[in-house]
Amino acid sequence: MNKEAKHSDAKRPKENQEIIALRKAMSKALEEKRYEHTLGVAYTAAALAMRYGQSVHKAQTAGLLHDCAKNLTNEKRVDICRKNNIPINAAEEKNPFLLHAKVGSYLAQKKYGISDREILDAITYHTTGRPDMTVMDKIIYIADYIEPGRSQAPGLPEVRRLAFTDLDDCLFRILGDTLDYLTASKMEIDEATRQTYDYYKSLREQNTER
Ligand code: DGI
Ligand code: FE
Ligand code: FE
Repeated sequence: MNKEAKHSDAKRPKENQEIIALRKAMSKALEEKRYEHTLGVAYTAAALAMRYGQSVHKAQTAGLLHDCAKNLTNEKRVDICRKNNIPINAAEEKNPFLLHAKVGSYLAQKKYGISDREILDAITYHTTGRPDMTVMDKIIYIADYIEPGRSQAPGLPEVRRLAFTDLDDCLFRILGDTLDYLTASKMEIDEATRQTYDYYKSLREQNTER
């Protein structure tokens, strides 16, 4: 066995144990349906990480934790933000469920011992996205939308295919469909959702001009 193989073999059990521990923690913290969704996101994110040369372990970790604040009450989420100086914007004020992303990232750090910025950011931005997303941000955002348990979104087979063929096309498609859905349902649009869409729209326009 060469050194490289030995090293990765030695590392694997610890990483696997971490994943198993997080899975157990989430099965307790979340309702059954949310837990099933969480597993779907973790496995889909792992597959996308394989496809796009990212850390499979980080993708699984972020996938497992992305909705870890979903079972808290809105009061509790607001309370955690107030006590920890996490800013609440106008859209979050009106739709406190949006806070599950920021609060989830906070809990991932404080309660579940995650310190990796890439993982924490992917959790923070999984609902709205952000301009200039990292590959890990995109993987979690997309995995959340296409995991096998999802069935509502328009054109899912095409969106799922795109996820594995062109990550940015897929991201832009989901951003557009989400804005259409929010507009049609007359829901409050978070600044970050709008800014993310605008950022990727102008990026695409620049690219086609060349
Ligand atoms: O937590 P999940 O349900 O797994 O998924 P999520 O965190 O992506 O949340 C999905 C919901 O969030 C979906 O119904 C669309 C909604 N959403 C995304 N951006 C915005 C938004 N809702 C509002 N009000 N404003 C937004 O900007
Ligand atoms: Fe979520
Ligand atoms: Fe989710």
